[in-house]
Amino acid sequence: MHPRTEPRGRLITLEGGEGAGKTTALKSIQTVLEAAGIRYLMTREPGGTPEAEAIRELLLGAEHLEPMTELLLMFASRREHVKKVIEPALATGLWVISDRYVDASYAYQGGGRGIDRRLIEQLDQAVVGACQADLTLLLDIDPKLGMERIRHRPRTDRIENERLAFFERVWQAYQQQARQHPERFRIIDASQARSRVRGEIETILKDFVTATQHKHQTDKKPGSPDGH
Ligand code: T5A
Repeated sequence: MHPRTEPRGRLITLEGGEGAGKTTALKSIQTVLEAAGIRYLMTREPGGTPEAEAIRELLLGAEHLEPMTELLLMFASRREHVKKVIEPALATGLWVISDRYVDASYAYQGGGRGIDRRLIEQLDQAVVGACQADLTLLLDIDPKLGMERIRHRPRTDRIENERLAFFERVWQAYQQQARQHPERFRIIDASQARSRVRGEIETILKDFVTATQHKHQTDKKPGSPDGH
């Protein structure tokens, strides 16, 4: 008999422009996973380990950073995160929910800052490799409305202080990512009322959980690669 191994966990990422409502969305994701009895951990980027959180402080707190420095720091923090948190968790069967991941670099540093996409692809390959998201929820919001939502914040960080044109390019780059990866992207209209946004996210998550559980059952059947 083969030793029983936990199936690999799933990586779910949450993306969107400023003010898209990620905080509410994260709660909806948690609700579905808890109801399904799935063990998970929540994490974020930039950040997720003490070292990566220190890089986050630098990234968001610095007065000015060269675009290339910003890109490299995003990927430096991501490497720590992938190797020390995400990969080990997935290997033990935990699901991982990350508040932003590599798509944010295509959107903010690629779209927003105008860095060549091919360079980001190379870094993605070297730093993230096969540890790609299984499901990405993109909270889609008109950048103007998103900025309106965060206008009242007492303190904004270096990136939030960018101009509208920057966030319009970020929005376009997210759309491009979604077109390139339709198999894992789900777009949610984040300008709707909170209850609608919550409902859509819960439906998407439930479908994803059901499909994953179905796949585990199929993989376990005798004759299949993981079957006993
Ligand atoms: N970044 C990150 C990069 O440039 N490259 C990268 O590779 C990565 C990983 C930090 C920054 O780093 C950049 C992107 C970011 O600029 P962050 O910590 O995720 O990333 O920063 P924020 O985007 O600022 O995240 P927030 O936690 O602030 O989330 P949201 O989604 O902006 O805001 P949230 O959920 O607080 O909602 C905003 C406001 O809208 C209201 C909320 O109550 C709140 O007041 N709201 C709604 N109002 C009406 N209707 C709804 N449906 C609403 N939903 C929420």
